[in-house]
Amino acid sequence: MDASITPEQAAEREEFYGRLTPGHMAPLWEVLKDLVPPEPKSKAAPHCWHYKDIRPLLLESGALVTAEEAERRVLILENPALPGQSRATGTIYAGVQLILPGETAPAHRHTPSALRFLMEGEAGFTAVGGERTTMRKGDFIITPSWAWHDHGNEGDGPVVWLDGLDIPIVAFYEAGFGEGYNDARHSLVRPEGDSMARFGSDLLPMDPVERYGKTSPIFNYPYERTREALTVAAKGEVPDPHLATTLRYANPMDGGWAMPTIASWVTYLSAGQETARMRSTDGVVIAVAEGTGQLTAGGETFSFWQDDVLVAPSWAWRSVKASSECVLFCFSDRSAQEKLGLFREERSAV
Ligand code: 1HN
Repeated sequence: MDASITPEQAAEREEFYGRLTPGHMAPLWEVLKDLVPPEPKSKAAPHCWHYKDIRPLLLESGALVTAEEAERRVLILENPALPGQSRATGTIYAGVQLILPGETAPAHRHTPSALRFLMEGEAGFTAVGGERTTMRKGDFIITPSWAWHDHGNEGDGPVVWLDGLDIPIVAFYEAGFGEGYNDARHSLVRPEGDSMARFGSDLLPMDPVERYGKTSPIFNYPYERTREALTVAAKGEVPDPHLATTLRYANPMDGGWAMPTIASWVTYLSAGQETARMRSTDGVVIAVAEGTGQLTAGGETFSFWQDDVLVAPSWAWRSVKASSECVLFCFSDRSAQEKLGLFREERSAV
């Protein structure tokens, strides 16, 4: 408010505000600038979690608690500026999950949607809505809202992945539900590969189908296919100065984002390639599928290696420099923001 008021006027106002409080009212003019800032000022900080730091602690947790007991044995990636809030960005939860050989993360379901990005292990599997899929390094897997899901590991080494959930968004709406199943594993009703055959082969069922509502019916986008697409696409274009070679994960039913609340995409950079600065209203989580380089976000620069996880907050300028050939898996709340008419981005002049 106006700083030019006299001490008497200030005292008079304070006295008035004091009489508003018991009736649960407050003066808007004292908080208007915070409620409607000229541009977003994220409470989240840019950050990088190095996999070399995560991995030993995650494996240590494996000796402390079983997947069964924990229900989900996960180290939450907490944004350094948002401690205790289970958020990686302002609106996205992220964590790193471990399943040891023979373990089961028991079946449950919840209204928050989840994605997995596989970091380590070739013999992990998840069952979603009655279909199993084997999870391999770099695979992008979706657990739609309210779908039963359990995970397991049939190999002889650890299986590790990055979880991303829209928990803060669902919590904002106070719309969260969850429940456990009466058995560790939910029954399978379709053979492995069924969803990919029906929805992920440039073919679609003849009759209309409703499988997961607003979420893509493909629930495993295998890295092998993603990598091949990026390799060919990168050869066939002059890379975009801001996006390099970026392809987004799509819902084959409507061409939109694969998940209604979480947008996901992959970026390929050749060795030495550098992107121009851009910013957007979505805070972005970046998992390094391949390569080494540097992310600059909000004025800080982070060197990254394979399997590191980084965060670029909302409206913070960001750019990437690849030291070696890189593939970056990215996700954010962009798909929700677009539906609400809130998404904006700005790209620096090039
Ligand atoms: C969840 O269900 C999983 O299914 C992982 O693997 C992380 C974090 C919060 C709430 C539910 C999973 C989760 C979660």
